[in-house]
Amino acid sequence: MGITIALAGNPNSGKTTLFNVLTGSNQYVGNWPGVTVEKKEGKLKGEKEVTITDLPGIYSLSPYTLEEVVARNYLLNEKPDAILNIVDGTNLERNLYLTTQLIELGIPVVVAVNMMDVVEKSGDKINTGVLSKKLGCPVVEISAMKQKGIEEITKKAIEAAKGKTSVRVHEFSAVVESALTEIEGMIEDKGGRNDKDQRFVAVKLFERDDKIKEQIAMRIDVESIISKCEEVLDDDGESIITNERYNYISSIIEGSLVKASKVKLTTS
Ligand code: BGO
Repeated sequence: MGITIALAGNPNSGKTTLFNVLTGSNQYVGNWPGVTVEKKEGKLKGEKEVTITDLPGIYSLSPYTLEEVVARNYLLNEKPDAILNIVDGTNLERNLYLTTQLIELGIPVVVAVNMMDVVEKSGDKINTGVLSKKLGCPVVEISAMKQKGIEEITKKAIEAAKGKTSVRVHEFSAVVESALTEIEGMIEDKGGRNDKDQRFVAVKLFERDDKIKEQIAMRIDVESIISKCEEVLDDDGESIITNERYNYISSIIEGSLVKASKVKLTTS
């Protein structure tokens, strides 16, 4: 059986450039089912059994834009073997917001930090070792435009697709974690999900994401769990998750990105 790898990233992260480098002229263009959003697929150059699916450019896996819905329906329903997440290295903090959500899907993720030619010119330093450790998945520096790091990211993505890579999911605060555990328990009681996306589903239920409720087709009422948590943290469910996600990303950035301005300050 062939391998499927989904290419996911923010708009302008260099996704199209990377897709073209990876697939060359082995591309076919269609539409995502039921919508007029363009769907591009292609065979990895020199690896006919590997299909790359280019997902629409998105900032999040919320259900607020057509692109987000298309991308997450594909990831939840089709289950590619791996996700190749391209992030813009010049805009790491914003791009990692999507990364943290992709990791929750339970599909192996590898991160390609793109635009490294620009990052290097600016003098900023990204410590990919620390980034990888903190994110809990492989991270490779690339420049899609200059075709650098392509071999390594391809190798890592195929390894991940073959199940040779472990991905660790980050933890929210204790209060939220206990609510998520309770929600996952309720999903289990209804027969559970056959897929590893149970945590993603629990987080979305906590955010009161109605589209996910339709998707899982289970009658579960998590309202009392969410409101208990909202009372403790004095915020609404969706904001609680967003804020904790941003705090987590800040802690990742703190250890893995050194801005050129900081370097100058400490050496002068
Ligand atoms: C233009 N390095 C650099 N420096 N630029 C890159 C890299 C890289 O590694 N990768 C991509 N780009 P898309 P999405 C452009 O088109 O692939 C550039 O939305 C221009 N165009 O060339 O389209 C890439 O699919 C005129 O830039 O991203 C593109 O994710 C002037 O990043 C842009 C300057 O890449 C977005 C840039 C007519």
